[in-house]
Amino acid sequence: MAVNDSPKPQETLANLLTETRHFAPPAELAAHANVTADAYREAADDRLAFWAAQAQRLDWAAPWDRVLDWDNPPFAKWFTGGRLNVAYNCLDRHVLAGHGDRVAIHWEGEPGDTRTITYAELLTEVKKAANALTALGVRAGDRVAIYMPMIPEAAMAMLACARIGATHSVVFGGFSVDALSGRINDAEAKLVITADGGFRRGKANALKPTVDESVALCPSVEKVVVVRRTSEDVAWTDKDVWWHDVVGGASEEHEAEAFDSEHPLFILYTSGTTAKPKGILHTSGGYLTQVSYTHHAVFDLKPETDVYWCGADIGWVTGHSYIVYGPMSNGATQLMYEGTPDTPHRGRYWELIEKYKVTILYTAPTAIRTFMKWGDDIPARFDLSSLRILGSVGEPINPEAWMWYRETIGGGRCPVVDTWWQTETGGIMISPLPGVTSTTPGSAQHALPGISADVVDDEGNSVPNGGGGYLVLRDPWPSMLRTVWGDDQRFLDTYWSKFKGMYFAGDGAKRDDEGNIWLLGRVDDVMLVSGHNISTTEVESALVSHPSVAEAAVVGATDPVTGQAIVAFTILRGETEGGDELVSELRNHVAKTLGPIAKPRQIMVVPELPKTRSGKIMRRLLRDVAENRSLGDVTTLQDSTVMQLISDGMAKSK
Ligand code: 6R9
Repeated sequence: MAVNDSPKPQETLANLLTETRHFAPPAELAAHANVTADAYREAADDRLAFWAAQAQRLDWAAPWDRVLDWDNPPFAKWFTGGRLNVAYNCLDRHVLAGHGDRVAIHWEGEPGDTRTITYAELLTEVKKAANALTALGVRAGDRVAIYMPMIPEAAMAMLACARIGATHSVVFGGFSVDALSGRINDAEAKLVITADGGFRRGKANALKPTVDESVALCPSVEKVVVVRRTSEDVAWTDKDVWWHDVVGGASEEHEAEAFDSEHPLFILYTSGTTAKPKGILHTSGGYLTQVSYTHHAVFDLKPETDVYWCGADIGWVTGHSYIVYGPMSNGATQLMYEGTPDTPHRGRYWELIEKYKVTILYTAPTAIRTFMKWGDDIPARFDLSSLRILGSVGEPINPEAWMWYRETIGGGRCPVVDTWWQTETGGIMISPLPGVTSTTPGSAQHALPGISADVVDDEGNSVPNGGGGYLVLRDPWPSMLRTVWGDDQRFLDTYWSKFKGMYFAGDGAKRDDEGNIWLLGRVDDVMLVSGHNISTTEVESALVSHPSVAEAAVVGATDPVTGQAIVAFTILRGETEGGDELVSELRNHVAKTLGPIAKPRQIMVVPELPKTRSGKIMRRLLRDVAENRSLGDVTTLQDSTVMQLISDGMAKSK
């Protein structure tokens, strides 16, 4: 039978997930919160007036005529007629307001080298880079590919593009030649900005060789700008120029030109599961409005006193919206870290928080579960008392990991904000507000003010509390994707054809008895076992709730009896030993927690799970292993050796 023939998550999810713990916002935080419950009321009264008020957070060179042009749905235009410069809003205006001496970036390299960059200094660098790009022939509307390690020049390159109206396309540093050249060709990028390499896991990790091979396959590329970071030898072609030559020698004078509110700001490719990556297009005024507002609201940022740290890579949308555009439009002081959390030791994150007195941390469930696996004694060695808000993004966060984050990292005093959104949504859509929401472990809770999220059944009808179905967005929002680059039809087919007049996010969701939203993973991953739809998230959460399990990934493998059967891959906590006894205990634990239908047919203990660079588990590859197929596309995998380890283990266990 066909796998996941027609996923109908609503049939079985209602009886699962029984989390009832609540945590009220700390009184002190609530008393001084940037955003109060009034915002929900204001937005409900008049959604467009609400967004127009948020757009006033920005400096506009010319006012808009219309807040929203939805005359040709689903092609939205926000703040039409308005003109602004995105980089000016992230830099110049803070310097003009007298905040030039405020630190924009505390940067820490993996080997321990550091840089402190104020807003005034960042502005100067971006002006010089803008002049350099212009001198290299880049004009407004041209596309520029950025393939960089986590160094300040990555943010400078993005802002320099924004400043001159060039559309950037950032590709994760470390993606393969296939992935990079495919993205450069799809966007027909004229210029590539890269580095000799970066430091990861204690070593110099070269980037330039991948760029050289890719550029040879990309006729549109005229020049390659190379930042020197590792100082390792690099091959040189006649297209290459050094950043320190072209930017170092450029003028510090640069007037930012205002562009149309709908001017393309960036393209970012989503890896997708099987098909060709989609170039998600974001534009200027609406995008910046929403990322600025949501960063202010969800993280309660106080630019004078907070030290904000988002651990994402710049190549993920989280790096775009919540390292560069959101925080910088708000004048935040932030930490930027080049390397991995286990280099040179597993306490590196906590050491950085202690050193820079980080107040707001934004990271992914995959990182949190890894920290749990490493053991509580590691964070216990550091002073984490500066923290006041903890954010999560990228995957559903299991209640167990949520509680660990709150207690072990947040000392029981910091609200956890679980933020649901996508590359396509541009900014956060569903999240608690830290000064308003009483939080429940594992739930992203409510749509933010001005956002209309819903959970619907197969026919597109809202499900009642207690029901499950598909997550949709009913009304356009300012930072929504405008199309798929060069492919309007694919934009329509992927997001707007499943339900009439609604954006289909591709995620399963449930609404609990209090109306809170629970995200249940991609609908493509829903398993169909003996006619019951079971979400991967729920079985994974049940496994992680067992004290021996740090992380779990679950897939549906074809089964002659049940159609699909649940196969689980688990990573154990700390020093726990695997073995038949533990496996049978885990199978029973799931059956007890969720019901016998959810009992895994097989549980494998593995050392690692296959993940993307943004930390999402690639269940598709695990399905290939569970069904003995050869592996599909692995170009977006963070560590390609992981699959070999898992396949070997699977063969042995048969
Ligand atoms: C920001 C980002 C989008 C997909 C999304 C969903 C999953 C992200 C989540 C979450 C549950 C959360 N996702 N945040 N699921 N709870 N808080 O991750 O963008 O890389 O495009 O991925 O990630 O499945 O549809 P992107």
